[in-house]
Amino acid sequence: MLELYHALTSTCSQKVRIVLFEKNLQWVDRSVNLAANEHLTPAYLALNPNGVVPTLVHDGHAIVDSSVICEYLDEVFPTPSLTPADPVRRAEMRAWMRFLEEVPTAAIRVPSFHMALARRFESLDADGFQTKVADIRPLRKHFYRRMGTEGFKQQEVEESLDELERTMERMETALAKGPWLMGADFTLADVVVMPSIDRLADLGLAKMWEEGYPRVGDWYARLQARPAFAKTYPKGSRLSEGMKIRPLAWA
Ligand SMILES: N[C@@H](CCC(=O)N[C@@H](CS)C(=O)NCC(=O)O)C(=O)O
Repeated sequence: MLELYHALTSTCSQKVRIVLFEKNLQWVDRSVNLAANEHLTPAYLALNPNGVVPTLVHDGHAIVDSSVICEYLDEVFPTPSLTPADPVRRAEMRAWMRFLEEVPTAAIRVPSFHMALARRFESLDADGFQTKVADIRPLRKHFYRRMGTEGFKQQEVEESLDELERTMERMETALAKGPWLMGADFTLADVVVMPSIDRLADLGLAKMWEEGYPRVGDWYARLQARPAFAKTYPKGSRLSEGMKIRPLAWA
């Protein structure tokens, strides 16, 4: 049995959901309410000590970290495969995955929180925010502290957007040999970057590729046409559905 602890709006959960749907796997939906801190309860922390979603439980074994989960699912349920068969190509895909985890996956959190999620904490004063929100998070305490209730400093948001743009630059080059990042086949490399690009659209920042990276726009359109995509993003998966997006004051 496969159980997925996840949240609809969570970019990391979206990666795992698309892999499950691409493979037509049956899974039990264990939705976690992040706003209610359900990911910080002792029961959840026993599954995932990082206090983040997603967590996959397969026949009683907890697997954590979205990219690890994606690779695990691809190994255990290899049809259709989302990994090239050739070891050199597989190494190339893993190099993409590591880059995409280190650069855009980390970067997208900054505009996501700055433009939307930080609003959840607007009513708290600085002390309340630190003790009730930041300090209780095992993995993201300092990220939350840097953000505070007001959002990030302009420089940090701009640096994150720059990292996202550098990602698009690399994607644009790779997609010359598309239609997917690794060429002919849709792979885990496409899966890992998908939520960052979709989140930019959700935040009203699609102009970032519309202005200079047409192949990224075409790739995103192809991705949206995959049957698994619509299943991955049901109603309630976008931040803009549930909260007002705060435009960047300086843009
Ligand atoms: N490296 C982890 C990161 C997971 C992660 O950051 N999840 C976010 C949602 S996308 C989360 O649970 N955040 C909880 C919080 O902000 O307290 C993974 O890829 O699974």
